[in-house]
Amino acid sequence: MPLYQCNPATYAGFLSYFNTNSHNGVLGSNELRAALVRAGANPSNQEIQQMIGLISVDPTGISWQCFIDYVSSYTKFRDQEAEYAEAFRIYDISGNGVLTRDDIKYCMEKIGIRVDLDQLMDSVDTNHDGNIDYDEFCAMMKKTVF
Ligand SMILES: [Ca+2]
Repeated sequence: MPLYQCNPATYAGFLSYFNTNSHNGVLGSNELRAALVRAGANPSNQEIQQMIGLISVDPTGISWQCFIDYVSSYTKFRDQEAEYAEAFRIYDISGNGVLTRDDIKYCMEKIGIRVDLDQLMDSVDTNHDGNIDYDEFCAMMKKTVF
């Protein structure tokens, strides 16, 4: 099994390790090795390098951002709120921080879901300002799954 497929529990340890032991905000090969050894792995230099290469564009180490981007692709690490925030960002085509009727329409067409927009807006736009803000969006996501 390639190292980068180690289980989520290993990654959880890895995550806390990053917080406390990264050096200047970067996990270099030494820090990475220590983390993996602590997690019960015995990586070769090549594996360490492959792992850094996989996660980071910078061959000398893994930044927090790269690290988080990577581990967040494991669903175990995603909390619901992060999922919503990401979905919201994707739906927010115009990027103005609220979902307009057009944003919703576009996204629904894009992912091939037919919805009654009027009905949707009616039920989701609880403050009736014509847009779906983040709170309204979260409330909707908790009720339904697109
Ligand atoms: Ca609203």
